[in-house]
Amino acid sequence: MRTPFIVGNWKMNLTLEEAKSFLDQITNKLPDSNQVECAIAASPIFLETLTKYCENSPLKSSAENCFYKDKGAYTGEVSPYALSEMGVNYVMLGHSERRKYFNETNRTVNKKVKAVLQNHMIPIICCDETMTKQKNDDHMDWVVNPVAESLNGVSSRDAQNVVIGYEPSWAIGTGKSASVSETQEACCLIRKTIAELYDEKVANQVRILYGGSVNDKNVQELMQQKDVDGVLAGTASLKPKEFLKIVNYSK
Ligand code: G2H
Repeated sequence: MRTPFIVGNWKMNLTLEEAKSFLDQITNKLPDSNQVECAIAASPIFLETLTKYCENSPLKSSAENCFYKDKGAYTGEVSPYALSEMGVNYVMLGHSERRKYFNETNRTVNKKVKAVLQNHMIPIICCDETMTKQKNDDHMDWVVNPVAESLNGVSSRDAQNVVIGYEPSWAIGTGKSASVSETQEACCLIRKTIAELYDEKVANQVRILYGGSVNDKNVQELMQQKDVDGVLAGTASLKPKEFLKIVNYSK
């Protein structure tokens, strides 16, 4: 059994005071993490605060990105070693906005995946999909390539712990989520890809999340899909009440 996993992705939206207010409103209302695991992905400037809140709560912390080197002359980058030392649990990698605005590729994501695993954190690997590709019906390429290339050289022992996010870019922040059947089809294809790369056991362990305009109205139907183990919520993770509803509807 895979524990449902809900990840709020704040992106670059909140002030420190707003972040603290959000955490004050949710941390003592979350269900037990055996029922549904819940994490917030935040900018590095908030992670020290976030990890402190997590100490007394089932909430987990996630970075939104990191570099693939632990230390060195890389001005402005975020060290996975430092994130781990701070107590961060997850690192989101290859989000569509990282690919679009910062030229992130499957190759760099792969290096980051390895660095995150080496530092005893869990990567949340996001796979993008564009409307054009969807129309051209080359689902296989956009799913198989990002998953295979991001996991290149990762052992099956490590691979079973990673989290994969299916995030069609046309559904991100648009208010138009993918349909439940599209979501199930894509998540199933991602699981089949992992089974081919590794084996059924690993594929059955890996948690696959859907992201793209998730809200408290569409989450239940999405969560009922066989291969959907959780969601990545962006806009809806900025409102504590809506985020709590999403978490509770996913139990
Ligand atoms: C996709 C998602 C969060 P939103 O980026 O990962 O954002 O819910 O605003 O579409």
